[in-house]
Amino acid sequence: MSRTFYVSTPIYYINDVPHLGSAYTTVAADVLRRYHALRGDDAFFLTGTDEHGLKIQRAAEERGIASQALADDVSRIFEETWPQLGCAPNDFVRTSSERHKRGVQELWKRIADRGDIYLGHYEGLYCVGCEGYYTEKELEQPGNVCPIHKKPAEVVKEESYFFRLSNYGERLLRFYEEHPTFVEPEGRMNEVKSFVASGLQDLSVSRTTFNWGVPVPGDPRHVMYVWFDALSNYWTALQEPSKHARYWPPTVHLVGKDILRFHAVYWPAFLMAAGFSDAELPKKVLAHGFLTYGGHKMSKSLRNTVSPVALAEAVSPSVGVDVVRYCLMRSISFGNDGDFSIDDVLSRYGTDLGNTFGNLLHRIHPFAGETLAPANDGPLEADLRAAARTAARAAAEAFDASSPTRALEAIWLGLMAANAYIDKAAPWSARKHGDEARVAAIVTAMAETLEAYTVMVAPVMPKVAELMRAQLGLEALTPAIGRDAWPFETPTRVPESKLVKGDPVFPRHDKDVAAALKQQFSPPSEDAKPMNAPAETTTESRPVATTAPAEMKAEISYEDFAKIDLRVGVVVAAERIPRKDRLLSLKVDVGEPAPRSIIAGIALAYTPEEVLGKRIAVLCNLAPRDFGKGLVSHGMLMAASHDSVLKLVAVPDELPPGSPIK
Ligand code: ME8
Repeated sequence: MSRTFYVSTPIYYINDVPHLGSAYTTVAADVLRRYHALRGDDAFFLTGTDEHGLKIQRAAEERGIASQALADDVSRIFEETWPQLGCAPNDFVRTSSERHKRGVQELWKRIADRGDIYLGHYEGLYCVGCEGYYTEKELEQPGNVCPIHKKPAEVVKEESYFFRLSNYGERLLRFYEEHPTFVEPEGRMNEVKSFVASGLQDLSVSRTTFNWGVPVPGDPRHVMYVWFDALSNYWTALQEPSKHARYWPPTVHLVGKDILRFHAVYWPAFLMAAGFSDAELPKKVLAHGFLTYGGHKMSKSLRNTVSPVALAEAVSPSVGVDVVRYCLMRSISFGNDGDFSIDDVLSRYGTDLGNTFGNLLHRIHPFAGETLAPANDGPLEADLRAAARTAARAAAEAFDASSPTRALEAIWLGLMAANAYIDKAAPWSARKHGDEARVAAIVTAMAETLEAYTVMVAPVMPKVAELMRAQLGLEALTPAIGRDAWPFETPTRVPESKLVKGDPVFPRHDKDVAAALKQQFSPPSEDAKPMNAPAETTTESRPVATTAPAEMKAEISYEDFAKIDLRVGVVVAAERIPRKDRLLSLKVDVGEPAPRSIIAGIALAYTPEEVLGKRIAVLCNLAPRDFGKGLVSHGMLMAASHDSVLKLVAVPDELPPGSPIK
């Protein structure tokens, strides 16, 4: 039986056009929708635009146009942009649409009829940027400055309807206890709990000083508070009874951390007050971090945005959209902030996508015959397929936990193993020895494994998946409800199918193009450092010896030396760390069930490609070292240096990973 999966993005304000930050959430939602569709789930992805409120009314006034005209123009841009980024929402809600207005008035009436809305007076502080009420304690002093928009909050004093939020504190806390993963990551759940536990005040839910909003039923002097109006979209989009029965309640609301409270406190409270049981409440609110650019949150209000469509086109006219999707999902691990940098995009394009993935196909093409042979595996092929199965399993677990970053990491470990396989299987050498049966076995195993990887990457890079499949002689993927197309049982290629030689999917950028991209997409230099970034210190990299030989250290006993656990390691994954010029993030196989994460200060001496596959000496029992931002090193590579030249200590090829060095 198919499961339903209902994922939403926040509905975006229309005071400007979509940017890479809003694209982040939308792409993440689309990735999850595509993954679930591949698994045979009945997936529903909702997005839309949040068109009412003082912020929009003022933006329209600034431009000298009617609010509705501004809403129509900008909402259309959002609706047209998402497909250009490969996103295919199943529905697009506009809060100025009649269906939404009817729905939100219905929700209001249900709450009012149950007695939880009353008329009163509001006096307090309001940030128009957030469309949110604040207490003095929550604002920066002096001046009651909004911590997000860096502008003073306004004093608001008017008649207002109130929602009896104070009635819902206990039920919310009970709900959180019974549904401990309602908010993720866990730390955010704790923040929400302590906010609720500190006592909830009733919430002003209507305004009289402007009119761009949904009129309050029975009292059109008031328009609804924009967050009451906006949050309801997740419900008003499902007004058709059949749709409601099929998809309600939402499986996961994806939101930026700035709007967590609205989704994790107000929204369930509104639904409770309208008579929804706990089982009918949304299942999860997943709060992600911000995409920063030159260190500042990328945001319409701060006017430091990057157009995702322009970036995609500039990076690659054919697959740029998928490259942007990949970089967004890979570089910003869900929950944390991550900085956008064109260097990171270019490096991932060349390394992860070109060298590690696209190149696999081109490494077997020269050996492909007319048709693919039946599978004829030896031990190396068994390992290749096992690595792909492990990747598929780990990626599925990560996608199920709504973590595309982890899924991609797992898939890329598999792709690294596939590269190592080709190195070891060496079809060129089999050909030299005239062993065509072996060449055919290698090409077939590789083609079948690549097929599985096209499925695994498809949620993130649908276009790339299809291009690669075409070159593998495969049909396009056609997910269907109830049919699980996730690897990995049997390859779907028809016997005797052909590889189709094609152009590289990720052609290299020539130097001029790369330089032009850097120029076009670099933040202004005075902003180039992230806010709160730790100063670059030499503690991040191992010291490099100067010309004078280092002084000999004091003698130690054999017992002291025996405490050191030095082993042979093989680097199975390597990547740069955005904004850490000296560091590489490595996965090193030291003979344990899973490779270790090691952060090494060798990026000035080695590129990720140069260290990949290297056999090196690793100090394994050094206490873990935290470099901040989730970067923890579990070991240290041995390197020697002279005159600023740093070289890793090499180990002979015959020694397997984990061999002790004594
Ligand atoms: O808050 N990094 O709309 P909004 C990551 N209308 N995500 C970002 C981002 C960034 N730099 N900038 C924006 C609103 N986002 C309300 C929502 S929902 C009922 C009403 C994403 O246009 C992120 O998901 O300001 C954030 O929560 C959302 O866009 C806010 O978009």
